[in-house]
Amino acid sequence: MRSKGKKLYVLLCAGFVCFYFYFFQDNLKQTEVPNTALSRPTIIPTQDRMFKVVDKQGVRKTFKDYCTARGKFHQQTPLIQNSVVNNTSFFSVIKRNKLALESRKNPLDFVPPVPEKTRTDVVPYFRPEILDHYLLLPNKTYEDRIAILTPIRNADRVLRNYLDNLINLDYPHSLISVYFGEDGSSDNTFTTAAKLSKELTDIYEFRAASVFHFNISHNVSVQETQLLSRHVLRKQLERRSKMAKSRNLLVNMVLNISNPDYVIWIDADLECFPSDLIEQLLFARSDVTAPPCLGVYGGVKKMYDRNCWRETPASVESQSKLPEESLVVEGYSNSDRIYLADLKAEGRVVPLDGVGGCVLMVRAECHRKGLVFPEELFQRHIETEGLAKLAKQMGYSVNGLPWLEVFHGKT
Ligand SMILES: Nc1nc2c(ncn2[C@@H]2O[C@H](COP(=O)(O)OP(=O)(O)O)[C@@H](O)[C@H]2O)c(=O)[nH]1
Ligand SMILES: [Mg+2]
Repeated sequence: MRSKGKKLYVLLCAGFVCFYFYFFQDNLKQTEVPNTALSRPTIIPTQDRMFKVVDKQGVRKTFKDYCTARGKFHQQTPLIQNSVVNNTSFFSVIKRNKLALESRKNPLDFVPPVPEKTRTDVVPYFRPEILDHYLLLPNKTYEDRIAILTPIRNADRVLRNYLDNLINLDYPHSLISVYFGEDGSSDNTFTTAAKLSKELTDIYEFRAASVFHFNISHNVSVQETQLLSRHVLRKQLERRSKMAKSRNLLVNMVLNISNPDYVIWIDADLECFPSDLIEQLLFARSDVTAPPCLGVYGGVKKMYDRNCWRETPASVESQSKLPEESLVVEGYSNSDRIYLADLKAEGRVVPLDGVGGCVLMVRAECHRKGLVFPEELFQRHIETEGLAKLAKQMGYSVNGLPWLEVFHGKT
Protein backbone atom coordinates (compact mmCIF):
# COMPACT_ATOMS: atom_id res chain seq x y z
CA MET A 1 0.00 0.00 0.00
CA ARG A 2 2.79 2.29 1.05
CA SER A 3 4.95 1.53 -1.99
CA LYS A 4 1.90 2.01 -4.23
CA GLY A 5 1.49 5.50 -2.78
CA LYS A 6 5.17 6.18 -3.32
CA LYS A 7 4.93 5.06 -6.96
CA LEU A 8 1.95 7.26 -7.50
CA TYR A 9 3.81 10.17 -5.95
CA VAL A 10 6.85 9.58 -8.19
CA LEU A 11 4.60 9.28 -11.22
CA LEU A 12 2.84 12.51 -10.33
CA CYS A 13 6.17 14.33 -9.92
CA ALA A 14 7.44 12.97 -13.23
CA GLY A 15 4.19 14.05 -14.87
CA PHE A 16 4.54 17.52 -13.44
CA VAL A 17 8.14 17.83 -14.67
CA CYS A 18 7.11 16.70 -18.20
CA PHE A 19 4.18 19.11 -18.11
CA TYR A 20 6.45 21.96 -17.05
CA PHE A 21 9.01 21.33 -19.75
CA TYR A 22 6.41 20.79 -22.41
CA PHE A 23 4.44 23.96 -21.75
CA PHE A 24 6.90 26.39 -20.24
CA GLN A 25 10.01 25.74 -22.28
CA ASP A 26 11.15 28.65 -24.32
CA ASN A 27 9.77 27.37 -27.61
CA LEU A 28 8.35 30.74 -28.55
CA LYS A 29 11.76 31.51 -29.95
CA GLN A 30 11.18 32.19 -33.63
CA THR A 31 12.64 35.42 -34.88
CA GLU A 32 16.31 35.92 -34.19
CA VAL A 33 17.60 39.43 -34.66
CA PRO A 34 21.26 40.00 -35.49
CA ASN A 35 23.21 41.77 -32.78
CA THR A 36 23.86 45.23 -34.14
CA ALA A 37 25.96 46.00 -31.05
CA LEU A 38 24.74 49.52 -30.53
CA SER A 39 24.68 51.29 -27.24
CA ARG A 40 21.03 51.66 -26.28
CA PRO A 41 20.77 51.78 -22.49
CA THR A 42 19.08 49.09 -20.42
CA ILE A 43 15.59 49.83 -19.18
CA ILE A 44 14.95 49.07 -15.52
CA PRO A 45 11.33 49.18 -14.42
CA THR A 46 10.65 50.99 -11.17
CA GLN A 47 7.55 51.51 -9.12
CA ASP A 48 7.81 55.25 -8.60
CA ARG A 49 8.15 56.81 -12.01
CA MET A 50 7.28 55.19 -15.33
CA PHE A 51 10.67 53.54 -15.39
CA LYS A 52 14.30 54.48 -15.18
CA VAL A 53 17.20 53.58 -17.38
CA VAL A 54 20.87 52.89 -16.77
CA ASP A 55 23.25 53.85 -19.53
CA LYS A 56 26.62 52.27 -20.26
CA GLN A 57 28.31 54.39 -17.58
CA GLY A 58 25.73 53.26 -15.03
CA VAL A 59 24.13 56.70 -14.84
CA ARG A 60 20.45 56.60 -13.88
CA LYS A 61 18.27 58.63 -16.18
CA THR A 62 14.58 59.21 -16.42
CA PHE A 63 12.70 57.59 -19.23
CA LYS A 64 12.39 60.97 -20.87
CA ASP A 65 16.16 61.33 -21.10
CA TYR A 66 16.25 57.88 -22.59
CA CYS A 67 13.62 58.89 -25.14
CA THR A 68 15.67 61.95 -25.94
CA ALA A 69 18.84 59.93 -26.41
CA ARG A 70 17.05 57.74 -28.93
CA GLY A 71 17.16 58.65 -32.57
CA LYS A 72 20.79 59.65 -32.41
CA PHE A 73 21.77 56.46 -34.20
CA HIS A 74 21.52 56.89 -37.92
CA GLN A 75 22.49 53.54 -39.28
CA GLN A 76 20.10 51.74 -41.58
CA THR A 77 19.63 48.02 -41.05
CA PRO A 78 17.53 45.58 -43.06
CA LEU A 79 14.12 44.70 -41.68
CA ILE A 80 13.07 41.24 -40.73
CA GLN A 81 9.69 40.30 -42.12
CA ASN A 82 8.76 37.12 -40.36
CA SER A 83 5.25 36.53 -39.17
CA VAL A 84 4.75 33.26 -37.37
CA VAL A 85 1.24 32.59 -36.19
CA ASN A 86 0.95 30.12 -33.37
CA ASN A 87 -2.12 29.00 -31.52
CA THR A 88 -3.58 30.84 -28.55
CA SER A 89 -4.43 27.91 -26.33
CA PHE A 90 -4.72 28.47 -22.60
CA PHE A 91 -1.17 27.26 -22.03
CA SER A 92 0.46 29.29 -24.77
CA VAL A 93 -1.19 32.40 -23.33
CA ILE A 94 0.20 31.58 -19.87
CA LYS A 95 3.60 31.01 -21.43
CA ARG A 96 3.49 34.30 -23.30
CA ASN A 97 2.42 36.17 -20.19
CA LYS A 98 5.16 34.58 -18.12
CA LEU A 99 7.78 35.44 -20.72
CA ALA A 100 6.62 39.06 -20.87
CA LEU A 101 6.60 39.42 -17.08
CA GLU A 102 10.08 37.91 -16.74
CA SER A 103 11.40 40.25 -19.44
CA ARG A 104 11.39 43.03 -16.84
CA LYS A 105 14.53 41.42 -15.42
CA ASN A 106 15.76 39.64 -18.54
CA PRO A 107 14.81 41.66 -21.63
CA LEU A 108 14.08 39.33 -24.53
CA ASP A 109 16.75 38.68 -27.14
CA PHE A 110 14.23 37.30 -29.62
CA VAL A 111 10.85 38.34 -30.96
CA PRO A 112 7.87 36.15 -30.01
CA PRO A 113 5.66 35.15 -32.93
CA VAL A 114 2.44 36.97 -33.73
CA PRO A 115 -0.42 35.23 -31.91
CA GLU A 116 -3.59 34.19 -33.69
CA LYS A 117 -5.39 36.77 -31.56
CA THR A 118 -4.41 38.96 -28.62
CA ARG A 119 -5.07 37.24 -25.32
CA THR A 120 -2.75 39.00 -22.89
CA ASP A 121 -2.08 42.71 -22.52
CA VAL A 122 1.40 42.40 -20.97
CA VAL A 123 4.06 43.74 -23.36
CA PRO A 124 7.62 42.39 -23.11
CA TYR A 125 10.83 44.39 -22.76
CA PHE A 126 13.51 43.78 -25.39
CA ARG A 127 17.25 43.96 -25.41
CA PRO A 128 18.72 47.24 -26.74
CA GLU A 129 20.15 45.54 -29.84
CA ILE A 130 16.67 44.49 -30.91
CA LEU A 131 15.20 47.94 -30.34
CA ASP A 132 18.06 49.51 -32.28
CA HIS A 133 17.47 47.09 -35.09
CA TYR A 134 13.82 48.08 -35.49
CA LEU A 135 14.11 51.77 -34.68
CA LEU A 136 17.18 53.01 -36.52
CA LEU A 137 16.53 55.99 -38.73
CA PRO A 138 18.09 57.04 -42.04
CA ASN A 139 20.43 59.98 -41.89
CA LYS A 140 18.42 62.51 -43.86
CA THR A 141 17.21 66.08 -43.89
CA TYR A 142 13.52 66.45 -43.18
CA GLU A 143 11.35 68.99 -44.96
CA ASP A 144 7.77 67.87 -44.23
CA ARG A 145 5.64 70.46 -42.47
CA ILE A 146 3.92 68.97 -39.46
CA ALA A 147 0.82 70.15 -37.59
CA ILE A 148 0.44 68.58 -34.15
CA LEU A 149 -3.24 68.59 -33.19
CA THR A 150 -4.41 67.99 -29.63
CA PRO A 151 -8.00 67.94 -28.40
CA ILE A 152 -8.18 69.03 -24.76
CA ARG A 153 -10.89 69.01 -22.12
CA ASN A 154 -10.05 69.69 -18.48
CA ALA A 155 -6.45 68.94 -19.28
CA ASP A 156 -4.90 71.76 -17.23
CA ARG A 157 -2.97 69.42 -14.92
CA VAL A 158 -1.26 67.51 -17.75
CA LEU A 159 -0.41 70.35 -20.14
CA ARG A 160 2.98 71.28 -18.63
CA ASN A 161 4.21 67.71 -18.96
CA TYR A 162 2.85 67.62 -22.50
CA LEU A 163 4.77 70.79 -23.35
CA ASP A 164 7.97 69.21 -22.00
CA ASN A 165 7.48 66.28 -24.36
CA LEU A 166 6.91 68.60 -27.33
CA ILE A 167 10.02 70.65 -26.56
CA ASN A 168 12.04 67.41 -26.50
CA LEU A 169 11.17 66.57 -30.10
CA ASP A 170 14.26 66.33 -32.32
CA TYR A 171 12.38 67.24 -35.48
CA PRO A 172 13.16 70.83 -36.61
CA HIS A 173 10.84 73.00 -34.52
CA SER A 174 10.61 75.47 -37.40
CA LEU A 175 8.62 72.82 -39.31
CA ILE A 176 6.16 72.07 -36.49
CA SER A 177 2.94 73.93 -35.70
CA VAL A 178 0.94 72.99 -32.62
CA TYR A 179 -2.84 73.51 -32.34
CA PHE A 180 -5.07 72.72 -29.39
CA GLY A 181 -8.85 72.31 -29.71
CA GLU A 182 -10.60 72.93 -26.39
CA ASP A 183 -14.24 72.48 -25.44
CA GLY A 184 -16.36 71.68 -22.40
CA SER A 185 -13.68 72.47 -19.77
CA SER A 186 -14.44 73.76 -16.29
CA ASP A 187 -10.82 74.46 -15.31
CA ASN A 188 -8.08 76.71 -16.75
CA THR A 189 -7.34 74.47 -19.72
CA PHE A 190 -7.85 77.19 -22.33
CA THR A 191 -5.74 79.83 -20.54
CA THR A 192 -2.93 77.39 -19.81
CA ALA A 193 -2.90 76.11 -23.40
CA ALA A 194 -2.75 79.71 -24.67
CA LYS A 195 0.18 80.47 -22.36
CA LEU A 196 2.06 77.33 -23.38
CA SER A 197 1.40 78.03 -27.08
CA LYS A 198 3.15 81.35 -26.68
CA GLU A 199 6.11 79.62 -25.01
CA LEU A 200 6.33 77.16 -27.90
CA THR A 201 6.73 79.91 -30.48
CA ASP A 202 8.57 82.58 -28.51
CA ILE A 203 11.06 80.43 -26.61
CA TYR A 204 11.24 77.10 -28.41
CA GLU A 205 10.90 78.44 -31.96
CA PHE A 206 8.03 76.31 -33.15
CA ARG A 207 6.60 77.51 -36.46
CA ALA A 208 3.20 78.39 -34.94
CA ALA A 209 1.05 77.45 -31.94
CA SER A 210 -2.44 78.40 -30.79
CA VAL A 211 -5.56 77.16 -29.09
CA PHE A 212 -9.15 77.21 -30.39
CA HIS A 213 -12.29 76.99 -28.29
CA PHE A 214 -15.30 75.15 -29.70
CA ASN A 215 -18.87 75.19 -28.43
CA ILE A 216 -19.93 71.58 -28.13
CA SER A 217 -22.67 70.43 -25.76
CA HIS A 218 -21.65 67.49 -23.59
CA ASN A 219 -23.74 64.84 -21.89
CA VAL A 220 -20.73 63.16 -20.28
CA SER A 221 -19.96 65.45 -17.34
CA VAL A 222 -16.58 67.04 -16.93
CA GLN A 223 -16.10 65.17 -13.61
CA GLU A 224 -16.67 61.91 -15.39
CA THR A 225 -14.03 62.70 -18.00
CA GLN A 226 -11.45 62.45 -15.23
CA LEU A 227 -12.68 59.18 -13.82
CA LEU A 228 -12.20 55.69 -15.08
CA SER A 229 -16.01 55.56 -15.38
CA ARG A 230 -15.62 57.46 -18.67
CA HIS A 231 -14.70 54.09 -20.12
CA VAL A 232 -18.04 52.47 -19.20
CA LEU A 233 -19.30 50.79 -22.35
CA ARG A 234 -22.72 52.48 -22.54
CA LYS A 235 -21.07 55.93 -22.60
CA GLN A 236 -18.80 55.21 -25.52
CA LEU A 237 -21.10 56.17 -28.37
CA GLU A 238 -21.77 59.60 -26.85
CA ARG A 239 -18.22 60.16 -25.60
CA ARG A 240 -16.43 59.15 -28.77
CA SER A 241 -18.91 60.87 -31.03
CA LYS A 242 -18.12 64.14 -29.22
CA MET A 243 -14.41 63.40 -29.46
CA ALA A 244 -14.84 62.89 -33.21
CA LYS A 245 -16.65 66.22 -33.47
CA SER A 246 -13.86 68.00 -31.56
CA ARG A 247 -11.23 66.44 -33.81
CA ASN A 248 -13.09 67.28 -37.02
CA LEU A 249 -13.61 70.91 -35.99
CA LEU A 250 -9.94 71.23 -35.12
CA VAL A 251 -8.56 69.71 -38.30
CA ASN A 252 -10.93 71.77 -40.48
CA MET A 253 -9.82 74.94 -38.78
CA VAL A 254 -6.12 74.06 -39.08
CA LEU A 255 -6.27 73.09 -42.75
CA ASN A 256 -7.84 76.48 -43.44
CA ILE A 257 -5.11 78.48 -41.76
CA SER A 258 -1.97 76.42 -42.37
CA ASN A 259 -0.66 74.08 -45.01
CA PRO A 260 0.88 71.01 -43.34
CA ASP A 261 2.05 67.88 -45.14
CA TYR A 262 1.05 65.70 -42.19
CA VAL A 263 -1.08 66.15 -39.13
CA ILE A 264 -0.12 64.26 -36.01
CA TRP A 265 -2.80 63.78 -33.37
CA ILE A 266 -1.35 63.53 -29.88
CA ASP A 267 -3.36 63.26 -26.66
CA ALA A 268 -2.32 65.73 -23.97
CA ASP A 269 -2.33 63.11 -21.21
CA LEU A 270 0.55 61.02 -22.54
CA GLU A 271 3.27 60.59 -19.95
CA CYS A 272 6.03 60.50 -22.55
CA PHE A 273 6.92 59.71 -26.11
CA PRO A 274 10.32 59.38 -27.79
CA SER A 275 12.10 62.46 -29.07
CA ASP A 276 12.33 60.94 -32.56
CA LEU A 277 8.57 60.35 -32.67
CA ILE A 278 7.99 62.37 -35.85
CA GLU A 279 10.91 60.85 -37.77
CA GLN A 280 9.73 57.37 -36.76
CA LEU A 281 6.16 58.06 -37.91
CA LEU A 282 7.41 59.49 -41.21
CA PHE A 283 9.49 56.34 -41.73
CA ALA A 284 6.25 54.42 -42.36
CA ARG A 285 5.49 56.46 -45.52
CA SER A 286 1.86 55.64 -44.91
CA ASP A 287 -1.38 57.66 -45.15
CA VAL A 288 -2.51 56.75 -41.64
CA THR A 289 0.07 55.63 -39.08
CA ALA A 290 -0.10 54.82 -35.36
CA PRO A 291 2.21 53.40 -32.67
CA PRO A 292 0.94 51.32 -29.74
CA CYS A 293 0.10 53.32 -26.61
CA LEU A 294 1.15 51.53 -23.43
CA GLY A 295 1.02 52.14 -19.70
CA VAL A 296 3.44 50.96 -17.02
CA TYR A 297 1.77 49.51 -13.94
CA GLY A 298 4.15 48.48 -11.15
CA GLY A 299 6.94 48.10 -13.69
CA VAL A 300 4.82 45.92 -15.99
CA LYS A 301 4.29 47.30 -19.50
CA LYS A 302 0.70 46.83 -20.60
CA MET A 303 -1.37 47.87 -23.58
CA TYR A 304 -3.33 51.02 -22.71
CA ASP A 305 -5.04 51.99 -25.93
CA ARG A 306 -6.74 48.95 -27.45
CA ASN A 307 -7.84 50.74 -30.59
CA CYS A 308 -4.87 49.81 -32.78
CA TRP A 309 -5.79 46.38 -34.06
CA ARG A 310 -6.03 44.07 -37.01
CA GLU A 311 -9.11 42.05 -37.87
CA THR A 312 -8.82 38.27 -38.01
CA PRO A 313 -11.07 35.79 -39.84
CA ALA A 314 -12.72 35.05 -36.45
CA SER A 315 -13.36 38.73 -35.63
CA VAL A 316 -14.78 39.40 -39.09
CA GLU A 317 -16.99 36.34 -38.76
CA SER A 318 -18.37 37.35 -35.35
CA GLN A 319 -19.04 40.95 -36.52
CA SER A 320 -20.88 39.73 -39.59
CA LYS A 321 -23.56 38.36 -37.25
CA LEU A 322 -24.17 41.77 -35.63
CA PRO A 323 -26.88 44.15 -36.81
CA GLU A 324 -25.61 46.92 -39.12
CA GLU A 325 -26.45 49.63 -36.59
CA SER A 326 -24.45 48.15 -33.70
CA LEU A 327 -21.37 49.93 -32.39
CA VAL A 328 -18.23 47.82 -32.04
CA VAL A 329 -15.80 49.24 -29.48
CA GLU A 330 -12.58 47.42 -28.76
CA GLY A 331 -11.29 46.43 -25.34
CA TYR A 332 -14.49 45.38 -23.60
CA SER A 333 -14.59 41.67 -24.33
CA ASN A 334 -12.80 39.07 -26.38
CA SER A 335 -12.95 40.39 -29.93
CA ASP A 336 -10.58 37.85 -31.57
CA ARG A 337 -8.49 40.72 -32.95
CA ILE A 338 -4.69 41.14 -32.84
CA TYR A 339 -3.42 44.31 -31.15
CA LEU A 340 -0.59 46.32 -32.64
CA ALA A 341 1.86 45.60 -29.80
CA ASP A 342 1.56 41.88 -30.66
CA LEU A 343 2.55 42.38 -34.31
CA LYS A 344 6.27 42.97 -33.69
CA ALA A 345 7.42 39.77 -35.40
CA GLU A 346 6.04 41.11 -38.69
CA GLY A 347 8.60 43.91 -38.79
CA ARG A 348 8.71 47.65 -38.48
CA VAL A 349 5.63 48.76 -40.42
CA VAL A 350 2.54 46.53 -40.34
CA PRO A 351 -0.95 46.87 -41.84
CA LEU A 352 -3.81 47.64 -39.44
CA ASP A 353 -7.61 47.84 -39.61
CA GLY A 354 -8.25 50.04 -36.56
CA VAL A 355 -6.28 52.90 -34.99
CA GLY A 356 -6.41 54.85 -31.74
CA GLY A 357 -5.84 58.56 -31.24
CA CYS A 358 -3.14 58.68 -28.52
CA VAL A 359 -0.66 59.28 -31.33
CA LEU A 360 -1.94 59.15 -34.88
CA MET A 361 -0.38 60.57 -38.03
CA VAL A 362 -2.55 61.31 -41.05
CA ARG A 363 -1.31 62.60 -44.40
CA ALA A 364 -2.95 66.03 -44.60
CA GLU A 365 -4.05 65.36 -48.17
CA CYS A 366 -6.31 62.54 -46.90
CA HIS A 367 -8.11 64.94 -44.54
CA ARG A 368 -8.38 67.48 -47.38
CA LYS A 369 -9.94 64.85 -49.63
CA GLY A 370 -12.62 64.07 -47.06
CA LEU A 371 -11.14 61.68 -44.51
CA VAL A 372 -12.86 62.52 -41.21
CA PHE A 373 -13.43 60.97 -37.79
CA PRO A 374 -16.93 59.49 -38.18
CA GLU A 375 -19.25 61.12 -35.61
CA GLU A 376 -21.84 58.45 -36.34
CA LEU A 377 -21.39 54.79 -37.09
CA PHE A 378 -19.32 53.93 -40.12
CA GLN A 379 -19.10 50.18 -40.70
CA ARG A 380 -20.08 49.76 -37.02
CA HIS A 381 -17.19 51.95 -35.84
CA ILE A 382 -16.75 55.51 -34.69
CA GLU A 383 -14.07 58.17 -34.20
CA THR A 384 -10.47 56.92 -34.68
CA GLU A 385 -11.46 53.32 -35.40
CA GLY A 386 -14.09 54.67 -37.79
CA LEU A 387 -11.40 56.82 -39.43
CA ALA A 388 -9.29 53.73 -40.12
CA LYS A 389 -12.28 51.94 -41.67
CA LEU A 390 -13.11 55.00 -43.78
CA ALA A 391 -9.47 55.47 -44.83
CA LYS A 392 -9.33 51.91 -46.12
CA GLN A 393 -12.62 52.38 -47.94
CA MET A 394 -11.13 55.48 -49.61
CA GLY A 395 -8.09 53.46 -50.69
CA TYR A 396 -5.60 54.92 -48.20
CA SER A 397 -2.95 52.87 -46.42
CA VAL A 398 -3.37 52.28 -42.67
CA ASN A 399 -0.28 51.05 -40.84
CA GLY A 400 1.10 50.63 -37.35
CA LEU A 401 4.63 50.84 -35.96
CA PRO A 402 4.67 48.06 -33.34
CA TRP A 403 8.21 48.91 -32.16
CA LEU A 404 7.56 52.57 -31.50
CA GLU A 405 6.03 52.80 -28.03
CA VAL A 406 4.36 55.83 -26.48
CA PHE A 407 3.24 55.90 -22.86
CA HIS A 408 -0.02 57.07 -21.37
CA GLY A 409 -0.02 58.80 -18.00
CA LYS A 410 -1.81 57.49 -14.95
CA THR A 411 -5.59 57.81 -15.30
N1 LIG B 1 -11.79 68.93 -27.10
C1 LIG B 1 -12.05 67.84 -26.37
N2 LIG B 1 -11.03 67.10 -25.93
C2 LIG B 1 -11.31 65.99 -25.20
C3 LIG B 1 -12.63 65.58 -24.88
N3 LIG B 1 -12.57 64.46 -24.14
C4 LIG B 1 -11.25 64.18 -24.00
N4 LIG B 1 -10.50 65.10 -24.63
C5 LIG B 1 -9.05 65.17 -24.78
O1 LIG B 1 -8.72 64.13 -25.69
C6 LIG B 1 -7.55 63.44 -25.29
C7 LIG B 1 -7.90 61.97 -25.00
O2 LIG B 1 -8.95 61.90 -24.06
P1 LIG B 1 -8.99 60.82 -22.88
O3 LIG B 1 -10.22 61.05 -22.08
O4 LIG B 1 -7.69 60.84 -22.16
O5 LIG B 1 -9.11 59.47 -23.70
P2 LIG B 1 -8.64 58.02 -23.21
O6 LIG B 1 -7.20 58.11 -22.86
O7 LIG B 1 -8.94 57.16 -24.39
O8 LIG B 1 -9.48 57.69 -22.02
C8 LIG B 1 -7.02 64.22 -24.10
O9 LIG B 1 -6.09 65.16 -24.57
C9 LIG B 1 -8.24 64.88 -23.52
O10 LIG B 1 -7.95 66.10 -22.82
C10 LIG B 1 -13.71 66.41 -25.37
O11 LIG B 1 -14.87 66.14 -25.15
N5 LIG B 1 -13.35 67.50 -26.11
MG1 LIG C 1 -6.04 59.54 -22.20
